[in-house]
Amino acid sequence: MKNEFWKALHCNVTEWMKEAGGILEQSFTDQLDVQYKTSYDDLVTNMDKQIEQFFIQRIHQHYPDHRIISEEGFGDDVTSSEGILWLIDPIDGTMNFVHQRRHFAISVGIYEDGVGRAGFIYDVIADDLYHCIKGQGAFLNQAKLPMLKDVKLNESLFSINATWVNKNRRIDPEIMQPIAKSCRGTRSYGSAAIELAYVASGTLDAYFTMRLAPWDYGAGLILIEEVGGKATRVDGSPIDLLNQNSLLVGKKGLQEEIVQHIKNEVSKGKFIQKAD
Ligand code: 2AM
Ligand code: CA
Ligand code: CA
Ligand code: CA
Repeated sequence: MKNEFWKALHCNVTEWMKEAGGILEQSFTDQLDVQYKTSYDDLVTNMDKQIEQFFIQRIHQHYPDHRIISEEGFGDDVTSSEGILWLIDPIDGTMNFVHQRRHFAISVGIYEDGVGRAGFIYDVIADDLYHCIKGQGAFLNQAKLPMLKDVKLNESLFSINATWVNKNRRIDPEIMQPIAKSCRGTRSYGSAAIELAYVASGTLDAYFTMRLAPWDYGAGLILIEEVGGKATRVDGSPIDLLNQNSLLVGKKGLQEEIVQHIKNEVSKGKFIQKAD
């Protein structure tokens, strides 16, 4: 697709993100319908569904031949990354949305034949829109984000959920403990999209997780690539756009150093779950 196409699409999506954000803010005055999905800590609300349908309706109207993968299941049954594919998370950080009424985001990533073309992450309450068209730089609202500069581990702010340094079934907690100890500090925000946007903007230096779905990382990967960051699975292998993956993103040298550490630990016999 031509540059003009992506510019017009960028304009449309920016408008939709802002409108959807407004709907989410408005919804705080209404009674929220909260349901469990797979367990007590896996929540979905009426607003997750409403916002997903909001986007799907507009995409169908403007781009009837595009396909959509989205968390709450109103999208398409997609088995290949051919053509134009939208990866949509209507609310990333639903638990934050329910408990904190902040620190949640709308995430929209658009790929063409498997290549990231445009990414949008909207931190609604901060009113921070992280956005890019591939090859034209990434932005936080109007401000162009600088290319990422490398940083040493002991001067880095590293984002990891406490799950992964405690007993869990996906990774030996001893693998990441030394990283968590030797970086300058750790953070955990409860929204993967915001954490990915923070890596793109340099607010965080790296982010680690053992399981994310395409709608969680779709937009973030495009933004991070645009500012020269690196993203792989935690063992250094490439991310498969259509499936769940572990994810390690960050400033290039730092990301590579942590991948090497993980590989070393695995070669010494510590366990890590293979790709989902
Ligand atoms: P969600 O709010 O869209 O569900 C919380 O640590 C982060 O992990 C959020 O980005 C959240 O997205 C995501 N998440 C929550 N439950 C998950 C699950 N079962 N699998 C993968 N990601 C999940
Ligand atoms: Ca969810
Ligand atoms: Ca999510
Ligand atoms: Ca979600």
